[in-house]
Amino acid sequence: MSILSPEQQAIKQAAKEFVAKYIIPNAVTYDKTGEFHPFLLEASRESKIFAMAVPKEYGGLDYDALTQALVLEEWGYGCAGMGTTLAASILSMDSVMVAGNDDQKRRYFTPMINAEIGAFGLTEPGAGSDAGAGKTTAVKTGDEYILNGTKCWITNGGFASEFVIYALTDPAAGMKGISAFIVERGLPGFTIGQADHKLGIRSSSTVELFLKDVHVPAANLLGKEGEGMKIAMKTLDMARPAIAALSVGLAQRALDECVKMVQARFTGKNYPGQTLSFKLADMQIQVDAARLSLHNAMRLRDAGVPYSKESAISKTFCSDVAMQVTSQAVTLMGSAGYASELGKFMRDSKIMQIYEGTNQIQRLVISRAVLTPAPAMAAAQKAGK
Ligand code: COS
Repeated sequence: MSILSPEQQAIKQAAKEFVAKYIIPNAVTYDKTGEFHPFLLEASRESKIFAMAVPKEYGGLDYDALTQALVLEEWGYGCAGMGTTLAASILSMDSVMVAGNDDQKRRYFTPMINAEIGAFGLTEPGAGSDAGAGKTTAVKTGDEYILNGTKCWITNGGFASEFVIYALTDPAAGMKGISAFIVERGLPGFTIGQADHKLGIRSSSTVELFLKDVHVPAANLLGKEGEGMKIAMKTLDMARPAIAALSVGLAQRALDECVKMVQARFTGKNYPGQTLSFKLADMQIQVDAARLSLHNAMRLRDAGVPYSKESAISKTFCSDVAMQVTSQAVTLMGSAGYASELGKFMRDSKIMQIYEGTNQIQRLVISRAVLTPAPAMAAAQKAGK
């Protein structure tokens, strides 16, 4: 188990209490209806938890990466769908953190402190794993850019007040022609599609976005033209461990609920034998190892050293563990498990292996790091490559 400071323990405990009060009692209902959860944003406003990734100079809580992961684990423990809302908002903020200037940070982060949410618009119908293949364009005219294109699978899109949208300012340059923009909800020509119906994380909002001649002030360009792909990659390095954290929470919850069911079913002479109890032990081994891989990535990030590989490892390992542990929990409880909340945990786990870069893409990132000598990789990352 990772050693936490007293402050981290207090923040974790507060998150646990918040989740027990607001998330756990509502998770099953919202999973059934597939509705989004504005009530939770309302409840979060007071705790300012959506501000945990915002630096103090912009009025935020400025938690370090490890502490943010502790909170996200608790949200994942309560409901991975609701946790996804928080994680996706931080994902969009990360792009502004990576490349925003002072004014952009102030404008983007201020609503987040009041529990408004953001969305990250990179994926397109023809550009998912191949993130550099997007077709959305941004043409500069005077002091504006005019954006045209379609984004898909955009988490929080239905309810976000602000978006980070990636678009080609120089289509001929391919991925070196991608740029990143802050786009506010409600601009003429910016429309939101129907909510997608999903296997899991059903209370989170996932939509298509349509941009038709959307005029965006040039002041909303993040960094410089052509820096979009690098901004996106750095953003995803920062954000992928959030999925690892949700996964750890999800896996721990499935294990805890499974243990309760085992204890209720097997009493006295029927107490589970080693066949079953050793499986529970294996599940706890997996969850603990996953948590440590997450904390390792977060400690590296907090230390300011390169952590792309460890970010990808934590995302892959933790989400694979969530899938295995939740599925095992259902298997152990049989029909009772299949008909219980364990089934929700299993459904919620699948997306953890898919979004914010599939685990196949993570393996690409990890294998490149493994095959590249460490000093060369560190130098490349230090140079912003
Ligand atoms: N930090 C900074 N820059 C990075 C980087 C990182 N972690 N990873 C890559 N880059 C840079 C590269 O250095 C390269 O720039 P130069 O050509 O100037 O050197 C540029 O970004 C493109 O990277 P690369 O050449 O590796 O591109 P590829 O197309 O080969 O691979 C992958 C890019 C597959 C890794 C990328 O498309 C990806 O992450 N895909 C998944 C997208 C995703 O996660 N989507 C989820 C959206 S949110 S639900």
